[in-house]
Amino acid sequence: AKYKSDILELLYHNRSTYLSGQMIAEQLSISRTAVWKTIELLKQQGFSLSSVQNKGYQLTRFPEEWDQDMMALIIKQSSYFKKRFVYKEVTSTQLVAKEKMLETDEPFIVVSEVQTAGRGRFNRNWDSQGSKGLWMTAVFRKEVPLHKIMTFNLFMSLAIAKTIRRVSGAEAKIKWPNDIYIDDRKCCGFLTEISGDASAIQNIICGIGINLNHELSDFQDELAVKATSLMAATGQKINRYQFFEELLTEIEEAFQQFITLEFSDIKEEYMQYSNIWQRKLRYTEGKKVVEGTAVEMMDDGRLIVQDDEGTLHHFISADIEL
Ligand code: BTX
Repeated sequence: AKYKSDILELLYHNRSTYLSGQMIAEQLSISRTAVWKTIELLKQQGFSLSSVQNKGYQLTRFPEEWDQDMMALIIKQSSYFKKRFVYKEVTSTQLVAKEKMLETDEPFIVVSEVQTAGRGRFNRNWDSQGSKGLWMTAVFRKEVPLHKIMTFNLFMSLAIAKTIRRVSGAEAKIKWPNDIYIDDRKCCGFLTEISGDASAIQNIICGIGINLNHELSDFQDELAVKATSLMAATGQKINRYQFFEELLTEIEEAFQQFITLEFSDIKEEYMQYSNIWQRKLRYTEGKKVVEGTAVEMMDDGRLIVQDDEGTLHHFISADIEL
């Protein structure tokens, strides 16, 4: 186990090619036997390696469950997130994140294989099956003026939708304000909680749930007709580590954009990713229910919906029935 993470790192970064045992041994100044033993250990832990005589080893498959060392080396590449907490099972990564916030001032990531009490907005349930998705919370530490926070979700949703498109090829669409859809089925939901004081926000606690490798039959009850996964939509199994790595890069970049740019700078692109235009839909925000067509987004992230009488309604965050 001593050399596992070093060898894994070499294999991971060279996974498009083969690495010989000799080369690994030399790189790490360890014996060939140590290399061989570690390769055997990796296999026991669920990694698949193809080995070709005279060429060496290539990492071909990853464990079904999140592997601590793999996650560590992916997060190590991040220039923003400094810590990680990876679990087999928690109630909710949001709850764990809030506990961990008391222990560190640095930005960090919480990931869990399973959530027994995954939550959406308004305390709704979030279905979080093991080995099928990515259930994570990213905690950003930064003083942000209160008026700016409304646009955070907009930057994040664009980042998530882009990652989904790039990794899976599926035509991910943003359903304002909190979901990502493929073919009018939900594949991702996220929620943003904040803490700070009356003058500024100090912490942004962003929980993201993405269905990656579910079969449609994994979704029960109401989800059977409403949910999908990247694999269900494309027929291709998703490498969860690659997805996680790409998502991390995207959300870090989105966070920098959120800090330095205005929503108006990304509005056009955001609107192109959005799936609510030119459709008559029902918008619910608290007691306000409007049936109408979305016509425009304000620079502060609010949505304008026009009803049948031609009256315009502004929404900050609404539930939309597709
Ligand atoms: P939301 O309130 O917009 O969505 C919740 C609704 O979505 C549920 O009422 C249900 O209809 C539907 N739903 C539940 N589970 C799934 C699923 N797996 N796929 C598709 N649809 C589903 C959106 O809330 C925010 C969800 C955030 C989830 C992440 S996971 C990591 C972190 N920890 C945690 O407890 N929550 C966040």
